[in-house]
Amino acid sequence: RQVTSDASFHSVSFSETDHPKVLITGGLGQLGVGLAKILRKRFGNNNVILSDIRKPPSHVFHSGPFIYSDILDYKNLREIVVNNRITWLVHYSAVLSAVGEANVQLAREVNITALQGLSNSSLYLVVFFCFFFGLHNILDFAAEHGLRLFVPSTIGAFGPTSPRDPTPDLCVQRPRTIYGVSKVHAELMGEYYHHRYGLDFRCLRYPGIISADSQPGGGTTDYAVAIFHDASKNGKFECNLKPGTRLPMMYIDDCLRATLEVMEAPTEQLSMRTYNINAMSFSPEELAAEVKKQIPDFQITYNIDHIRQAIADSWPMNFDDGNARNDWGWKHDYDLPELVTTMLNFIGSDSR
Ligand code: AKB
Repeated sequence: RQVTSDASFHSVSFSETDHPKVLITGGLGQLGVGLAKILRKRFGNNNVILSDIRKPPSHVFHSGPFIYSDILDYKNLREIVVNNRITWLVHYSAVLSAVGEANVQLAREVNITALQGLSNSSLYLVVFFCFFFGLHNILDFAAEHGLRLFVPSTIGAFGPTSPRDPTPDLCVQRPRTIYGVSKVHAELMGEYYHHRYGLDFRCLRYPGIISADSQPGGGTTDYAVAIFHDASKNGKFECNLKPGTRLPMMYIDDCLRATLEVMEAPTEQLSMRTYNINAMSFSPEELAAEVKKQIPDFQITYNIDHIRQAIADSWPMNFDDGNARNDWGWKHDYDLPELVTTMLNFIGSDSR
């Protein structure tokens, strides 16, 4: 599919006073179910559709609308958006940093452009006619249908040549992971579509997100979730990053609220389209010391994963989110002690 001129997009705008109709793609990852829950509370159960290519667990299936959507299939996406009069699209499908390094081709296909490397020419035709694109599909689609589009980015969109302490919104971005490269691509494409075609693109660079009832899938910051489960169950944890590796982090409730807030922010408050957001920064040894306050026998040991360590060493240590705070009033609720108490209570009560 080729975008040739501004005229190829006719905006189907919706009144700002209407409830949005939201589609969340990649909805069964770490964040989708939680986001659906807070959006449903705000806009009504039937106005938020969760989607994925995987079969949902029954509690997800019964908690609100769920449908199959394959972002690589333009026709499937069109049917969903048209049939449900979707006005907001939240695009959560992504392959994270560590898994991306282990499978670069998969990360490239899912995170950027899903043209598959098929050698058979008839299959090329099928691919061409079905418009298999990933992110590009979503951008074209959102522009064509006048959707408000949210695509998350990450601290991973920065690299070793970015200022790391703190990292501002605008600076050198030369990430060294395919995940980071794909996220810079998404940021730039979204902003380009915003300026060129008027796409209402909104993007937050998330820090490592910590959640108790949903698991991250193959990232570098995953240790900061696993530590709570192991501490609670076994009183010990083997960490795959060095003790002093400091990274920006956030509790999931803050992350989901930030997403809702930036999506609801009036356009005139947005001086940019891609914002850093942050809550806290800590290292494994600082996190372990906080866990020890509540589980005095807790022991942490270190067995370094060199791929994850190299990634973490190239990422921001502190994230400057001053523009989000000034422009649309971003403010985190959870600091490190609050995070640790909340996670241990949640996991403890779950296992009782
Ligand atoms: C990862 O570690 O890959 C993600 C991220 C920080 O984007 N959690």
